[in-house]
Amino acid sequence: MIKKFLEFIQNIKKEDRLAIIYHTDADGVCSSVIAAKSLELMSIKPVFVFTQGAGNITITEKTIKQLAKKNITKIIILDLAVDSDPKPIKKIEEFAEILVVDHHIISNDLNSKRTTMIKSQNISEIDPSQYCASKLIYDLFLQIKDISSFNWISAIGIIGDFGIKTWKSFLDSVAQSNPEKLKILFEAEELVTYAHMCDGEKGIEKAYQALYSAKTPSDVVENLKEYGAVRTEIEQFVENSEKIGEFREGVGLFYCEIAPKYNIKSKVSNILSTKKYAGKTVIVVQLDKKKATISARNQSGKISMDSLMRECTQGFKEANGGGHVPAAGGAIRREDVGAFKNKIIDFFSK
Ligand SMILES: [Mn+2]
Repeated sequence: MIKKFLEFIQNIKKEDRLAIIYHTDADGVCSSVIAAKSLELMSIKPVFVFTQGAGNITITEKTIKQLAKKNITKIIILDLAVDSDPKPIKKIEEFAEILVVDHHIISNDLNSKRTTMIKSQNISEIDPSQYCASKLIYDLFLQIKDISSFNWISAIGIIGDFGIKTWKSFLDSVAQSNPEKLKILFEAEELVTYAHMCDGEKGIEKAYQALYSAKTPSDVVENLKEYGAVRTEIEQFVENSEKIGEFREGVGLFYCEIAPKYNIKSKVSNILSTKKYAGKTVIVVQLDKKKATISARNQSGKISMDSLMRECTQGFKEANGGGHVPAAGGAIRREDVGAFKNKIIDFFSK
């Protein structure tokens, strides 16, 4: 597998037009920065680096058109489970060669004459959800060049993909066991994630530039400091949760409605459900212009947030809800918020 990676990289010629596609999150953007900077050391410069936007984990029709229009001949795809839909990959193979580096569950083997697919489960026993793309691509490029000066970018991706337990000693070495340096890595990850939360694709592209031009994690914090306002808003809601919401002790339910400036409901519910209301159910309803979007959390695993959200959004117009056992989400019309709240209370009184 590693040999196939080396082959792909060594076969990139001067006349090739290279594109990099990455997942719209911290791990995705960090892995693409590591790839682009490593290639730069080999005098290879991609002509097109982009993300398809959140929610697109396979290659879209629009992407195929863009790649063809730009006469792309080689493509590196990072942190995307593109193997869950092989059809677009086959279409791209007609005009380009593809390298996929990813750590999501394998659903199809894309390896062919034109495509190389490397998943962390192919090269390691480590839990693939932990062996994130930014660590994987870092380890792969290390086989070719000494890119150890990019280790901190890999560390930010690891933090973003919740891999800190598995890579504790790696993070310690990056931060030279200095808690202050470690703190800056976490701060950089936070701002990358907030950039995405506030400005979507544009934000993550800004984060790409910030990471690419940075020499140290502090530079990233400096480059993205405008997103610090998001953190302030999150902290305000978390600190004042008792005032803005209500906690029903008997059933262990915290419920609140917020109208924030930024899209922060998931982050607020994550913090509340792991700290202040650990083991309890947390429902954060975010009042947007026309809709209300909802984030439901219960980290104990005892009450399914998927069932709760499915049941409580049922019967409303233009509504949807569902997700996983510990975390789910949904959306309803603003005028239905009152009725939705009653349904939630009924759910717990059964
Ligand atoms: Mn990832």
